[in-house]
Amino acid sequence: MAEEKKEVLDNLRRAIYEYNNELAVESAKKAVEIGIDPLEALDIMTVAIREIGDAFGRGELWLPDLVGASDAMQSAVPVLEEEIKKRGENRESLGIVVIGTVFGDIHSIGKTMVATLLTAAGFEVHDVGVNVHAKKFVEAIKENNANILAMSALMTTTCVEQENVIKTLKEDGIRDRVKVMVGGAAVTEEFAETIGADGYDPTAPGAVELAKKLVEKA
Ligand code: B12
Repeated sequence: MAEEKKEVLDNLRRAIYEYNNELAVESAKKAVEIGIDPLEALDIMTVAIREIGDAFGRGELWLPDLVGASDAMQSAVPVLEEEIKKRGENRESLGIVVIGTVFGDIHSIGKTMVATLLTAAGFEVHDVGVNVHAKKFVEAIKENNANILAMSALMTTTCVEQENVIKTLKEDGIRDRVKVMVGGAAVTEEFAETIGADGYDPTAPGAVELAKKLVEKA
């Protein structure tokens, strides 16, 4: 079993490095089949894709490499997300979350992971997608009567948009109705405080714990 698990996790990692969608899906299915914690499987791929991103940042890889790695990851993620949701079925509703990636930013993988884990933990989650305008966040909060807004931003150029959304919530008079949590690779604890968010976490499981705390405090 330990050998098999190691092989499956190695294959998941390899699938990201080799931009191999088929291997990614096959290995994700195998992971579920042999009972590997889907979070552990997601972690392995997250580390790999960040390494690809770092190499891109250093100019050693190119945009098609990012696209290839992210395609492979996005092929496998739904298989693992289905398992995460299954494991979390029948939980009572903890709160209503609107989640999205901010305007100017199309990175979706981390945001979707957070949405999945929140759903599995028992939150009602409304995922408004990527490249989301401040006004659209406001509409979604009102429409769904949400008590948490979760925003993702992956780039230094787009994390400032999180501040703009908070400003828009204030202008619309609904800032007090929602707890705002922020995350994504470009965001730090310090930045979150500066822009007046209610919480930040660097991981998806941490985002769930944060959401629970924020709801308790409300
Ligand atoms: C995959 C990827 C892409 C894919 C995205 C595909 C998709 N559908 O998402 C593609 C190829 C499309 C892409 C495009 C671009 N990318 Co890109 N991309 C990445 C890469 C390699 C990985 C991102 C990722 O999915 N990580 C895995 C997930 C699981 O991690 P995560 O998103 O951080 O989420 C975790 C936590 O942050 C947290 N979290 C996430 N959201 C939230 C929300 C809340 C509320 C909380 C609490 C927590 C939380 O939980 C998650 C799980 O642990 C990163 C490198 C990196 N280090 O992040 C570059 C990176 C983000 N990209 C970068 C760039 C520059 C671009 C492009 C501009 C490239 C170009 N020249 O066109 C475009 C941008 C287009 C746009 N307008 O958005 C830069 C940004 C640099 C910067 N500092 O601003 C990075 C850092 C690469 C680099 N080193 O240069 N990219």
